[in-house]
Amino acid sequence: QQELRTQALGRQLFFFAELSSTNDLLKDMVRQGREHGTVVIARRQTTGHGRMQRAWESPEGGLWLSLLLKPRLSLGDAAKLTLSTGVALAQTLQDLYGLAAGIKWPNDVVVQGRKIAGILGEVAGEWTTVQTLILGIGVNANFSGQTFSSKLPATTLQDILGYEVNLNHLAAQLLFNLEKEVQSLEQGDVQGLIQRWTSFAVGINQPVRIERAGTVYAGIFKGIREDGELILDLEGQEMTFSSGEVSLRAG
Ligand code: BTX
Repeated sequence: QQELRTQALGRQLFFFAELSSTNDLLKDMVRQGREHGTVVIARRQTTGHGRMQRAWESPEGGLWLSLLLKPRLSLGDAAKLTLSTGVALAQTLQDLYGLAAGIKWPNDVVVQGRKIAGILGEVAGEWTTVQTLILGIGVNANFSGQTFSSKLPATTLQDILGYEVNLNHLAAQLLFNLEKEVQSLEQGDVQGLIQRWTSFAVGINQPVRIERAGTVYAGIFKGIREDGELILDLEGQEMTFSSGEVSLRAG
């Protein structure tokens, strides 16, 4: 906590040796009226979640962190915070370790083509007056990817750097970068966010295949719209796709 350089993010910080999922605990804590910026970190998770009921492997040595946000944003803009988180994560891996981290749409953070971090944004409670958002962030840090129970196209900081990183530095820099992103979105700079996201995006202007409801669309990945939808150029005709409905492959 001494390392924090943020105004709000991480100023309330709860640390556990083991949890089922930091997101689940923080969702429970929302009911106790926790404030904007509250962070929960666990050394390991027994049942970490990915998106769409997928499991997230969370052995000791990773950074497993959840953050409570009550941003001053419209509903539509609050949904962009997962994009902001991807940018903050990729920026942090670049700042601290000089890594060429990329973002694979919608929000996998990859290094050398392998997933090194994941983001799970969840809505907690009411989206009416105060919107409360839980951002779950997992970074594969100080363990070897060989310890994954399944063979994943994943990697870890240890595998890439060959040394153990300081998890406190990592968390502090991540929260610092993310706070800047949240503030810039609150100031209405959606364009800046899209630009920064695009600068990290993997595969821009390259051929991709997208599968939606059994149909495969092959085209050029042009970028994302302000609402986060992917833009695909099919021989001059643009189509957009939302992250929930499709899977994306290099093509
Ligand atoms: P996702 O749905 O994009 O990724 C889940 C998929 O990624 C899994 O189905 C599996 O194939 C693969 N996978 C599982 N574990 C790992 C891992 N450690 N590294 C790389 N690939 C993996 C991404 O979901 C969102 C992950 C968020 C995790 C954080 S950790 C703190 C917080 N608490 C919690 O329960 N979830 C979040």
